[in-house]
Amino acid sequence: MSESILVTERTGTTLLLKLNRPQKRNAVNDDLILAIEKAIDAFKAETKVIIIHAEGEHFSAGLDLSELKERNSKEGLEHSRMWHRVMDKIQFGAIPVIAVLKGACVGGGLEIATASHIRIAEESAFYALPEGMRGIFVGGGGSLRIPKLIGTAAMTDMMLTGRVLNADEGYEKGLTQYLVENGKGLKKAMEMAERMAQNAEMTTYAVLQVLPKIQEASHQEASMMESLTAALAQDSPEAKKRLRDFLEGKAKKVGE
Ligand code: 1HE
Repeated sequence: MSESILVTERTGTTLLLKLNRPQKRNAVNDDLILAIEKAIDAFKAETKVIIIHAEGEHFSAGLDLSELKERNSKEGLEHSRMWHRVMDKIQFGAIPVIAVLKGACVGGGLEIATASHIRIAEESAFYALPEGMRGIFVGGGGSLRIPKLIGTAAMTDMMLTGRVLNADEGYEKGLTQYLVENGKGLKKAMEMAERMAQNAEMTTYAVLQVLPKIQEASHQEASMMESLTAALAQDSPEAKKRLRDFLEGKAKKVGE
């Protein structure tokens, strides 16, 4: 069952997770969110980069609203915490995650996108937080992550006024790092994944695990965390080899 709503494919060390409910605009029901978690757990050991993309014209219409209507407060709390667990696994699982966005990327869809590390938008992408319209609130970590990218004022505007950002606006506001022609997002993600897989493991780990913690620490703690991480990273055999290669003219230059 979960196999059909989430298609998993491996190419080399890249794990592709395809949201596959196009007839429901990839609305995320419990089975789908749990299938994402299961796939990340199952392939963790052999995976260097994860790409989340979608079948059909839309990345995701957000939470499957048909499952929402009967939940009481306690069930709602548990449901939101379950989303938090999976979103944290995406963001803090120590594997870089690229999301390829197109069409609707709204509500929970935007929460999945913003838990990812790199967001590539196709020109058709648009972003909204219809929770306001539906009388609910974000529950998948959107209030933690979206303001860090676009600011609290922009998120407040989206939630209170129903404002929809188009792909250009999302890119300009820092919601996505890349903007590509329609149909080109997955190719771009695959190329990027190949390059990212070459990064030193310690550096990837530090970027994904330490960098976010530095943002939340005091200046003094953050400085010490940075120093400790820099010291650990430069002492690894991988770093020593890369530095030697550069000095001997055997490594790529910046931009190559
Ligand atoms: C859905 C959902 C859904 C579509 N849950 N079934 N999210 C929203 O409030 C967004 C609601 N969806 C839309 O505004 C539109 O569907 C779209 C703009 C995304 C796409 O429009 P369109 O014209 O291409 O599709 P459609 O005809 O609206 O939908 C096709 C089918 O998908 C239809 O079902 P059908 O059985 O009548 O064919 C829709 O009912 C169904 N569908 N979106 C359930 N979201 C962790 S907390 C996060 C909180 C949130 O995410 S709140 C935001 C919810």
